[in-house]
Amino acid sequence: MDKQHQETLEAKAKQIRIHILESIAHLGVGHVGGSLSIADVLAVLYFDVLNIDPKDPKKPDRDRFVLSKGHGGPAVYAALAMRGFFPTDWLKTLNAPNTNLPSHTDKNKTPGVDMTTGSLGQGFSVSVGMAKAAQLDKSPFKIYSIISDGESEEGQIWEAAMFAGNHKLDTLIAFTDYNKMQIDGTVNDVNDPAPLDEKWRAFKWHVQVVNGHDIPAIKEAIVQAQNHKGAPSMIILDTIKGKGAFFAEGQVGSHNMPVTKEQAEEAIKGLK
Ligand SMILES: Cc1ncc(C[n+]2csc(CCOP(=O)(O)OP(=O)(O)O)c2C)c(N)n1
Ligand SMILES: [Mg+2]
Repeated sequence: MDKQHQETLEAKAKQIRIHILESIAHLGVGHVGGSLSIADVLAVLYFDVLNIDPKDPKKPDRDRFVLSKGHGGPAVYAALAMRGFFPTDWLKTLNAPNTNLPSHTDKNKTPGVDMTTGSLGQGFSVSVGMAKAAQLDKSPFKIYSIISDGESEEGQIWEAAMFAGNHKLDTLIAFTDYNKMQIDGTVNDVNDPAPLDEKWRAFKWHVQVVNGHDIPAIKEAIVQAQNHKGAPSMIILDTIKGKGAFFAEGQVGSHNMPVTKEQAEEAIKGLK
């Protein structure tokens, strides 16, 4: 990736973080930690990888994107607004009554959202179903799906993983936001899913582990995944919960936390 493109994508990730902080501060509370940890992968997906069209959000051959960890909605809304799927003003309505942007992603409410998620494990199963349908139909698009480390404790993840590996669903490219934390503890305290890479390999997946805040590394891993035939791909993103915001970074308590406008402003000033 050339320097200029890298800087463009890094600026997009920063803008996604700004929108996350502003929209959550406007509401006063929200899923800060797990939204900030996926800002970089979303910048790569939405501004480099996904074949999607804001003028035709349901075009049949679009790439599919499923945020299986549906509580990261604020991060996806930021990316969708920046791509022109809806006015940026909507971000101020995050989780307000009658909003089109509920805290968890909802395909019936938000243009550009392909699946309703929030019940952990389900979005990933649907991603696998989409990939099976695409295989049967010989569809040209790919299916991208983000799960979390807390979500990796769900039994449903592993049934879907086994099916995808056995059926060689190589148009499915999944990510794990491995920020090592869930709602009220670290993942290794609650129910340690490690070693994640070995588990996914055992389920017949092509597995890569990358720094989830290194934009060129994320892009390179996606290209490798796109070119790998005969197995679905898992890209394990080594991330930091709350990445970028001084009051949330590395904090277990950042899963769903109160945020004041002053905190958000100060954090935005500190973003790189
Ligand atoms: C099936 C199901 N069980 C429980 C929950 C409640 N829940 C919401 S988020 C979460 C885990 C949070 O861990 P993780 O997704 O790693 O959080 P993040 O690091 O993204 O903030 C749980 C158990 C849920 N949404 N769905
Ligand atoms: Mg987590």
